[in-house]
Amino acid sequence: MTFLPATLGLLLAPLALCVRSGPPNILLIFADDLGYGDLGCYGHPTSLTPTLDKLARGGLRFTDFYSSCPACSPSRAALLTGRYQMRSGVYPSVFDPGSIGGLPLTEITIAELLKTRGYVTAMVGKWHLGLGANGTFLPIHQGFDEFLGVPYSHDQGPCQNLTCFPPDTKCFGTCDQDVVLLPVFLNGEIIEQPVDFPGLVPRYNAFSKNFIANAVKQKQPFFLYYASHHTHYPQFASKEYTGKSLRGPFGDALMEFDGSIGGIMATIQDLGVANDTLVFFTSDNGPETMRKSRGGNSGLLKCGKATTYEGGVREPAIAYWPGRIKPGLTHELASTLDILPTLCALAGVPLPNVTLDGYDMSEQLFKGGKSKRNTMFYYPVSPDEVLGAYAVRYGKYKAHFFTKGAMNSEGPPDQDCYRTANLTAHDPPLLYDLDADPSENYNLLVGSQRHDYVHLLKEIWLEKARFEAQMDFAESQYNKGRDPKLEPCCNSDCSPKPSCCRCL
Ligand code: CSN
Ligand code: MG
Repeated sequence: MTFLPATLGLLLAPLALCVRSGPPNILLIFADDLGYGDLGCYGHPTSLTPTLDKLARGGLRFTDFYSSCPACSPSRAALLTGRYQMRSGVYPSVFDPGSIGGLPLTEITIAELLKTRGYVTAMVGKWHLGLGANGTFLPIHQGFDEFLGVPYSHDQGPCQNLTCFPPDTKCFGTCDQDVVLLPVFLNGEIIEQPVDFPGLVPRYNAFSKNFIANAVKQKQPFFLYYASHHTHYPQFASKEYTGKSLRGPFGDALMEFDGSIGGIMATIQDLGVANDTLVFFTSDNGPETMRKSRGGNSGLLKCGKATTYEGGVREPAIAYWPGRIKPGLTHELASTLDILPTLCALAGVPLPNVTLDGYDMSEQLFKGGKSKRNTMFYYPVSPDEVLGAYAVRYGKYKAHFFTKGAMNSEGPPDQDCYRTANLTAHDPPLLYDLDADPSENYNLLVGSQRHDYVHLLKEIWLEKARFEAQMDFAESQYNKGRDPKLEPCCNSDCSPKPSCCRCL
């Protein structure tokens, strides 16, 4: 009869495993205006990013990872919904402090999906998906239990002489005038206006650690979405990091961001949940090279923010999960659009009953397999239903049907990046082999070799037509306009606005 307990044990072993391994914790980190060439692990010679470099060494580093848009609000909408920004109406441009619209509440976010599986959820940092009347569009109404952060870009308010250390010194950079000072929100309330820039990231660190510790104590899986204001203009840092990098204010900001992630990783480690936590890092769009040497760097990619060249949308990306993700490098195609389906698969959440634009990356992450994604459609900041995608990635190839420069990308000598490079249609498209020519320098459709690509071009046309036929544009949320009365103010009845919106 000795075999009985053994059999029982064998039968129960998988059960025990199942009970122990619930859905993983998820730490999703989103940088702001960080370029392909800005991290140490992506080849920047002087950036100091020890934490991200370590995550890259111990995790999977992507070479071909794309954001859905070369600007902020649209790319954030796509990240959180797994849908192109046109479907949710988060276009053109980015939300203002007084914007009437926002990410529609009918959209289903990652946070809402994970909540159905018992996750506790929090967002820290830059939201930029609208406020609306009475904070209708804030994260707490989009699936996040808690929110600490600034609800839009930190140059969208009079930030001059607030961004450097020590306080009240004269510092570099000008920001938007005639709007309210930048607020810090805790859930639905303003707790500080103006934001104390040098104190902001330390505040985020404390909040993040507290949130994670509480979740672990309550034995609930957590989802923390950390959307940093770093490394967007104007760059700032706390006392601890000011003047510490080799790269000036941008380097200090990046270093503080890296240190902040390091602190959160240490918390995860100390609480013993590192093996149960997936960390995913990427950025919303490419660098704002108009800031020249004070801004980010797209490395060997062409142009940057607000363009559909590679520098606008191809981003550093790292997936880290000790014991589950084998350290390495992947050249497979992937996108911010793929994060929602992947997290749903991991958490055992059925996909929402809406049109999604992403693919589950599980094979790629956990089995070293192929990506289900073979295409990427590049839409500009101001997409147009008639023009459609400006460019299409198809395997290793990229075809540009329209190109356009942008103010945000002025800086490098390449004149294609500048505003003066007006919208130009290309028929036939400009065709590049991005494996051989990641900088988009050498159009394949020149000379006699152009005849070799007839079949490929036909396939790309077909993919483009098929994709655009099912791409429905929702009503633009941005075009609902703005109302200064909607700008967040800590003294609701004060006057004169906006200058009276100041609380200590
Ligand atoms: S963004 O940067 O929010 O990171 O895309 O801070 O497009 O008008 C973009 N814009 C302010 C910004 C304005 C920003 C715009
Ligand atoms: Mg941005």
